[in-house]
Amino acid sequence: MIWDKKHETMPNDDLRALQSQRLKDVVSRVYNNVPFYKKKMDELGVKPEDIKSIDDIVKLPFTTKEDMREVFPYGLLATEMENIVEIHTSSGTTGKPVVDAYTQGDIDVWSEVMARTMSMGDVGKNDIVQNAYGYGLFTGGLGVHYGARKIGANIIPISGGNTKRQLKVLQDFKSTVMTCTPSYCLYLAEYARENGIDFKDLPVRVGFFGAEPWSENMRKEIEAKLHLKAYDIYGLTEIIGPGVAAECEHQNGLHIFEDHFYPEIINPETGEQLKDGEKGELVITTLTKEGTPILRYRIRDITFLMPEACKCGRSFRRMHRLMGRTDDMLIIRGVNVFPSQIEQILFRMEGIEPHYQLVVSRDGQLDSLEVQVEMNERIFSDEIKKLEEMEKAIAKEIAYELAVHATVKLVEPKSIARSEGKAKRVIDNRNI
Ligand code: DLL
Repeated sequence: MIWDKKHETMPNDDLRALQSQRLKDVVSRVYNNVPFYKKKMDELGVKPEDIKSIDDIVKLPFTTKEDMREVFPYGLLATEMENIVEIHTSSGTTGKPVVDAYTQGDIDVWSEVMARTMSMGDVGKNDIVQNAYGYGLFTGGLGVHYGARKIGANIIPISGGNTKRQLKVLQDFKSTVMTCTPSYCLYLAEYARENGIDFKDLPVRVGFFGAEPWSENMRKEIEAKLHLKAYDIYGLTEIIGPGVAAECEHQNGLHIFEDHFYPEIINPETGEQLKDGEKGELVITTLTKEGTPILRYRIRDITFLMPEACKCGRSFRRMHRLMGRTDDMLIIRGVNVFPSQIEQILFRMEGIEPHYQLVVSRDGQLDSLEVQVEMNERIFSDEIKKLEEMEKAIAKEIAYELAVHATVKLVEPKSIARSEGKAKRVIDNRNI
């Protein structure tokens, strides 16, 4: 079902006109209200009057994650604080996460785009949505929540984890829609099988999965094991959370809600804009956001745009399911982790050498992270008990700062392979 026919099936020319108008509005808003953008535009010699149509977007500066961290926490606000009603941040509990501050208008847009997302799977007032994305600063929980409320479905805000209870709730409340990360969904299936529960006997018929990379093979497995239709949904904190793009019933690329989020693909080396169909880095400009609008955000996700009309009748372009990243960000059980964040923690610990490796595996259905780090000669001779305490202390720091569980293993000095070029810090054994 198409939630918002007027916008989602808009003829291309009308859409371009709307995008052009909205781009002009947002550019003048940030130029006049956000010193960070005024400075960036002045440095490039661009004035709001230079933006006459959506094609002029290439004149505008890019925004990066580093920029966002520099202006933490409120440097991108384009409105008065009294208009902000909610904030979310990217994962990571301390350090400098990226911040998204929403006005009521932004929450309304978020509810709309999430209603569009869930309507792709025909979710309606009679559906019971079991929302196992985490509630809290992470955008997954509340994003789905707002969308389901907008549709008028019955939402069960169970949040993530507690697998036994998830299954009990699926059985007791007869949930028809499941929302969680794809890896958790497979874990749920495995747990159900081990406990003699067959998804064939449950009414759940559709699921919306995202927040981490997954593949066509994983989709097939999920659909077969849970007896539901699995939709890929995409988004990120900096732009709005989930609700940036979603698959329709044809499951062939994700329609980008481009009346609100304007996509470009660029060459990550040169920053040059690429044509539809060419693979590169996804860049998005928020066209309607009021709290923290963003110009040309370099997301670091790799994909390409599919301009061909889709059989569903929506005119929004699709992006291919994500094909990787241009940086080394790992997503472990839905939490975004940069190896450099772990490195910073290791380097402040006593008795540690600057040689480490992160080994990511998928045991069964869930990700696990092992941090192997060399100890120096001095502590190498310590008793095992002391070393174990130290491993625990490092794991605790990692859990505290990055909100991710890691097993830490102190290894002998000089035991981690040295590299002649770039050090190989990450061994990702997950076969997604
Ligand atoms: O993961 C928002 C979200 C919540 C999306 C629930 C979908 C469902 P962040 O924590 O800021 O936001 O992480 C954003 O996660 O740049 C991608 O690298 C990755 N990602 C998100 N959706 C997908 C997907 C949320 N469908 C980062 N496929 C993004 C692959 C995804 N990767």
